[in-house]
Amino acid sequence: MHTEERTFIAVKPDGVQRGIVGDIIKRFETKGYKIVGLKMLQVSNEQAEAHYAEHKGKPFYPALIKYIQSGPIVAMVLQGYNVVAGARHLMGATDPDSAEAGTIRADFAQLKEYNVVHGSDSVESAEREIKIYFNENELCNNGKSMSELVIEHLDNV
Ligand code: IDP
Ligand code: MG
Repeated sequence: MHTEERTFIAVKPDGVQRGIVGDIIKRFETKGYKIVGLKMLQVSNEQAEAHYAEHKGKPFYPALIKYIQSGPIVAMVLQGYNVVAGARHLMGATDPDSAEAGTIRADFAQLKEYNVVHGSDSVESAEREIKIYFNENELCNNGKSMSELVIEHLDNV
């Protein structure tokens, strides 16, 4: 009845260094999204350049490549109904000063340069970004989440 999709989310190095990984993951889990992939890693130069290819040539690009490699990230793949747009909604605007209160970036960050979280901006970007960071065998999707089960149940009441 509803279509599920996947998105790529990362707690950026500032979020990891500040010890707010759990707080950030919690926002997505509470919403009901299912974590189907999760790992901490040091981003390579190749991964950073592939991830941010659309920003190459912009003034902030060199700093962005340095930032995403400045320490480990926590990368994850989330699955859920309309998760690409929904996760972006929970994250808030790129600049924490413009982000709505209650969003991750408004609540946990001060500067757009260091905005603690990444999320794919479209289903196509998500598919591309997931491949940069995860092998297919690292994604676990056996069993339904409680949220999926409840939604399926309610659809059939
Ligand atoms: P998004 O992360 O909200 O999708 P994008 O425009 O795709 O925002 O930019 C990617 C990342 O580049 C941002 O999350 C932020 O870390 C950084 N960034 C974007 N615009 C600026 C800027 O004007 N100055 C510095 N860093 C920026
Ligand atoms: Mg973006």
